[in-house]
Amino acid sequence: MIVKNLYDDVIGTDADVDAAQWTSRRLLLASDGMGFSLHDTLIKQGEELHMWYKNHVEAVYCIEGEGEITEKKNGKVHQIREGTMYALNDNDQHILHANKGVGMRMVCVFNPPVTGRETHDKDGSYLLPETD
Ligand code: 9YT
Repeated sequence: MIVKNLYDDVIGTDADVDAAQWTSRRLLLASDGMGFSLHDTLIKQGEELHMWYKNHVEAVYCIEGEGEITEKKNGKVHQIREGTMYALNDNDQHILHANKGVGMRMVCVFNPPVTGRETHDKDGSYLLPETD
């Protein structure tokens, strides 16, 4: 069994990755052998992230804050608030916007799992370990 606490075991370690627009606290990584990674991610308030996970599927569950997600292929905009989940089941290109003042706290699951300290490349993607 794997038991970790965000505050005791993740924050301030290598699994705590701070990027310009977000901070990703990675509770499970590839090395944990689960087949997915599990992140507690803070999207900084007012930020707009352009992402395209070409190599991963991702499910995202908002547990705090507010914002919206735009599907690039058709321009559809979905409001996000506490309790909203979105799943990028089609390597969807998207724009995530966190409202000013609050930001968003998201629980994210990636398959295949993120291996460690990945941050986005120019397309808003994570490379697979083989191509890192
Ligand atoms: C929700 C989202 O995709 N945020 C970008 C950071 C990423 N999910 C991560 O590594 O936690």
